[in-house]
Amino acid sequence: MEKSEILILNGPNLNMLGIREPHIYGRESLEDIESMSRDQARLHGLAVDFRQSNFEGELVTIIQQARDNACGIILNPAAYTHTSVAILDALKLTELPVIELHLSNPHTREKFRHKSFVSEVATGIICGFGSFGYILAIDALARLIDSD
Ligand code: CA2
Repeated sequence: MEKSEILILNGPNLNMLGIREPHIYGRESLEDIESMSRDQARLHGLAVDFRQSNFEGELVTIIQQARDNACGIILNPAAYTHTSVAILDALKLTELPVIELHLSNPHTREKFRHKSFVSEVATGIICGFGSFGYILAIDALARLIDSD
């Protein structure tokens, strides 16, 4: 049977969305974004495994499991974007299409946010569109999966 589930994975502190720093990250909560994402994925006939973790090792485990369960990954690695070789290695092992996603545009922010380990393996990158980025990423991933 063809896999029709995508993993949307969110890194540390994204569970706090909508509570602080709305000028940078928007007013929607992660639950709002999950609901929007499920609706958008449904339009493409895709199911969503929507997850968040504050722990690097747990993110690695979830990515490893996606190898068997998912047909693509949308990942907002949050602060681990800029530090995690472990997440980069896990993504390489999955051999799945990966969209790297950020609510803000890290390139307009502090210098330490300009480096992304994940970009080295991402099929594409979406940043700076706030929660609408999740919609864009789902559309992009659906097209990638379709063209496989
Ligand atoms: O723009 C993004 O999506 C980021 O991945 C968000 C990360 C940041 O470290 C990256 O450089 C860019 C931070 C997520 C923190 O989430 C918060 C949520 C609510 C209030 C404060 C922080």
